[in-house]
Amino acid sequence: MEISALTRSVVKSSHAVISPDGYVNSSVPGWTNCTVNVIINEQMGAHLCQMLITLQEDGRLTGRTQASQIFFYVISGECTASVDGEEKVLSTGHFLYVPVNRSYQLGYATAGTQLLTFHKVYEQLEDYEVPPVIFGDATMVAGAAFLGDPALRLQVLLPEHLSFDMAVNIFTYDPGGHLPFVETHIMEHGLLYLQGQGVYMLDHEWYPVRKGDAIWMAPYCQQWFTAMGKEPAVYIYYKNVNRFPTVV
Ligand code: UGY
Ligand code: MN
Repeated sequence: MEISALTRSVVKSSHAVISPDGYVNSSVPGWTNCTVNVIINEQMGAHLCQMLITLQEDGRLTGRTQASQIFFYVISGECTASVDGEEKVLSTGHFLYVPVNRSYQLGYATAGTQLLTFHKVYEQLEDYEVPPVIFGDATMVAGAAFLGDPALRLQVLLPEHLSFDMAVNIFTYDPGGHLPFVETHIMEHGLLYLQGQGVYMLDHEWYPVRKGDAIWMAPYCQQWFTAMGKEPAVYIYYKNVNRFPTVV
């Protein structure tokens, strides 16, 4: 018998591991006939928001970005997306970047389509334009060996241009592959496992993780990961980038 008083999820001041067993649904104005799970947001101390959305066939996400940009990624299924009149069909692995002050609508989904979102308040850089709307396909983005290790591959989904203040990457680890050192850095992460399993070290605590789990890492949360099992471990993650690091 499973014991319902147990979970792998933890929420701490420097990090969180959220497994799907703890989800409680939210209702979001303008987003209809869908299930929304807010996995990471500022209430836990984060500077990003990460949501998981499951669309019914007649599900619609209608809205207008304001101070925050939104990155949408199709985990599974298919839907239509339009931003200020430009419309495309999105299927598994496709993504959409909606900059600030744009109207968007997603809908006409196959039932059960799952979307991941990352939201961040946009910080414009003097002399740089706001980034454009981007429709992309992660399956067409080549993975480069990470720091020279062919067991680790990094796909960079958004342009590496100073107008962007967020990056979204997909990190693939062959079984046994691991980060080459414990990362200690100012950038924050939100991530979701798309495939496989492994063990994450967060601030010297060890967490078994697998497909469907999400992690938040605050700035300076120390981090290391190794993949386990018979298939590669794959996660998609957010990182804030390209802005002056201090107000001091
Ligand atoms: O981009 C990164 O900082 C990445 N290597 N971190 C991580 O996967 N935890
Ligand atoms: Mn990192």
